[in-house]
Amino acid sequence: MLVLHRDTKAQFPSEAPIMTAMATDFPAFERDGVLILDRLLTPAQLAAAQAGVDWAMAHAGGPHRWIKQRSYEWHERHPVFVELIEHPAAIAAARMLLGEDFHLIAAQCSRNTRDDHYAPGVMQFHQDAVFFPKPGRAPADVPANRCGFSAMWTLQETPLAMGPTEFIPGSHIQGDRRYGNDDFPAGRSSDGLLRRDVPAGSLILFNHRTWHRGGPNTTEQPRDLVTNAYARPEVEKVQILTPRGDGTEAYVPCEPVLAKASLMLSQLLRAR
Ligand SMILES: O=C(O)CCC(=O)C(=O)O
Repeated sequence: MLVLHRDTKAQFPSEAPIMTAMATDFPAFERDGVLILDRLLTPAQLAAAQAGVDWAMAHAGGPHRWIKQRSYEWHERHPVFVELIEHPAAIAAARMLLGEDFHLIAAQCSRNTRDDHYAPGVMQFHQDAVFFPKPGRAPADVPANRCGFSAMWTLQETPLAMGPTEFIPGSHIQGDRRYGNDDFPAGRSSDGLLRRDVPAGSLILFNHRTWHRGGPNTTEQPRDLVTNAYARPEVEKVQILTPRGDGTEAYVPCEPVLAKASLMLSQLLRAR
């Protein structure tokens, strides 16, 4: 049963302190294009999320082995995925970066193992251009770096040996400047690179314009992430599309979730 949803904005007892904390941290997120909030999940949320990702890797369908999309569709069995989508820290960041009108454009979990990085391409520095507004759709009066961001949850202690995501702080405000792996040699910490251990249950917020890369996981343990992406209305839904029989994909609102959803979740999930 979906029990978390209520029709008010205040869904979590901890929302007010998190809003206050985010107001303090937000200038750093604006400046750097990345913000790591350590150990935000409760032990119960963390355990539920770990169990949810284990389940998804074994049972959820889809074209990818180690990436499973539309996590909110598993709400009956694993309501934690909806809880993370609506987490007050992610929502607070969305309000401050994007304004009041934003929606969910991706909701996935991924597993990165030593032998199989789930998406090898992302080990090269990149921006998440797939989440940029399509040509001609960018809002004229909004800076390009205020259109979308991802909220990525780490589900295990993630030492450098597990290849936590590395970021170039400030690179989201440098226009067309491009970065490659030659700018920061792999496996080393350098000035200008955010590369650090990330504790279990942490939230990594990063602007879709911030250059970043995944590191290699050199350990025996999988590196699991839950990643939800939020964007202004000009950005279309991307990685939560359902394949149709004719080879195309479409966004299909998840009616069982929407039937019980809070106002915020309805805003996030309704078709645009
Ligand atoms: O940490 C990783 O493996 C890469 C994450 C990434 O590049 C992304 O989510 O866009």
